Amino acid sequence: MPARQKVAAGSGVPIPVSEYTARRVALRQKLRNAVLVMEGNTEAERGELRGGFFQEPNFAWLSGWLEPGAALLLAPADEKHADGDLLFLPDSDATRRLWTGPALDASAARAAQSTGFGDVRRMAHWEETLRVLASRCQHIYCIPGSVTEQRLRQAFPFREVISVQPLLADARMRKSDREIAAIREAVSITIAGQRRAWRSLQQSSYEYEVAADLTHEFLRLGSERHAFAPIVACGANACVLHYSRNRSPLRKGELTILDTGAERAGYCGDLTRTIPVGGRFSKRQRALYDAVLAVQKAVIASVRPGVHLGRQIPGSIHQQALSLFAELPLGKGREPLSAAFPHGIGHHLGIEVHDAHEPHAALAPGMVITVEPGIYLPDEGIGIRIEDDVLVTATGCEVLSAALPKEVHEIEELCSP
Ligand SMILES: [Mn+2]
Repeated sequence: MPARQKVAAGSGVPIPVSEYTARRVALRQKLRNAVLVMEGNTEAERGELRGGFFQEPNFAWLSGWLEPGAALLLAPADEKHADGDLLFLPDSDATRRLWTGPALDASAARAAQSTGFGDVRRMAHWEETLRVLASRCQHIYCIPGSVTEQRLRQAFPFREVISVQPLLADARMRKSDREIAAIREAVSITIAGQRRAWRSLQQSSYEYEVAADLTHEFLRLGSERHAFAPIVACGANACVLHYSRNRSPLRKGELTILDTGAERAGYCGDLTRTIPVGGRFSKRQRALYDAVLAVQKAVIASVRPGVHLGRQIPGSIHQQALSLFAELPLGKGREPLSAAFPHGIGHHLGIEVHDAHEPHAALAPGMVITVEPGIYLPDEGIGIRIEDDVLVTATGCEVLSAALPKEVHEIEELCSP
C-alpha cells in the first residue's frame, strides 16, 4: 500500500460564480416565451437532521446557491426580459442567524456581485415578481413532480406548465473543464478510499468496519460526504444490488463488492471493485471475475462520441455488454452469463451519482459516465461488479479511475498479508 495521500485543507475545485452565470445565460437562450420557476430545498426537507441540509441538485447546478429557502426566476434572454436573471433569498433575521448562522441576504450591498445573478431580491417579493414575469410569457417551466409544479398549476390555470428537465439534462450531461476537474478530485479520493478498504477488508471482521475505514479516508482527504450510501457486500449480500446495511460478518474466501464514491466540491465519484476476503480468488471466482473484467474492458474500448448508453437502444454499450455475456456459458449449469446481468451498464456522473441525462442522447465529448458490468449468482453466494468512471473525449474516452488496479494478480498482490 502506498503512503497516505495528502490533500491540503480546502483545496477543492470550487466552480466560480461566473460559470453559474454562464449556465443560466445558456439556458435562458433556450427558454423561448417561457419563464423558468425553481425553488431550492427548504430546511424542512430531506431529513437534514440526519445528513445536513442538501440543496436541490438542479437548483444547485444553476445557481451555485447552497443555502435553504431560496428561489429563482429566469426569463428568456431577449430585449423584453433583460432583467430575467433573478435570485430570491430569505431575510437573514436574528432567528435565522441563531439557528443557521450568518448568511447573505438581499439587503447585502454586494448580493448581486457575490452571487453572480443580475438581481437579488427578498423572498417577500417572489410571488409578485413571478406574477409579472408569468403574465409576459406563454409557458412556465419547472421541475416536474415538485411542490412548485403543483402550486404553479393552481396559480396559473391558463398557462402551460412544462418540464424543464430535458433542457437541464441536456446542459448538465456535458461537463465543463472545471466540473471535470472536480470529478477528477472526487475520483482520486474514491481511489484512495478503495485502496484503504481493500486493506481493511483483510483485517476486519464485519462489513461496517470496512465502511468506517472508507468513510475515514474520504473525510480525511477533504471529501464533504459519501456520494451515496457505501456498499460493502460480502458473499451473497453482493447479489443485492443496493445493499448498504453493511452489518454482516466477513467470511474468508468470499468475494466482497465495494461500491463507493466520495463527493468533492459537490461532484461525485463512483467506483466498484470486487475483492476476496483473505486476498485470494478461488478458481471459480477467478473465471467469473475475468469474464466480467473482459466485458468491462471491451465496453470501455467502445466508448466514444455517438455511442449510446441506454438499455433499450439498439447497438448501445448496454446491448454490447449483454451480447458479450451471452457468449460466456459460465453459469452453474453452463447457462450464459447474460441471465446474471440484471442492471444497466452505467449512468452519467456529476453533482448527482446518477446524474441528469436524456435517455436517447448519444455520448458526446465532456460527458462522464460509469461503466459497470456485473453478474450475480445468489445460489453460489457470488456477486461481481467492476466499475470505472469514464470521460468521453473527442476520439474515444479517458478512464478517470485508471489508477485503481483491477487485474486479479494486482488485487492479490495488494491484498496479500
Ligand atoms: Mn454506479
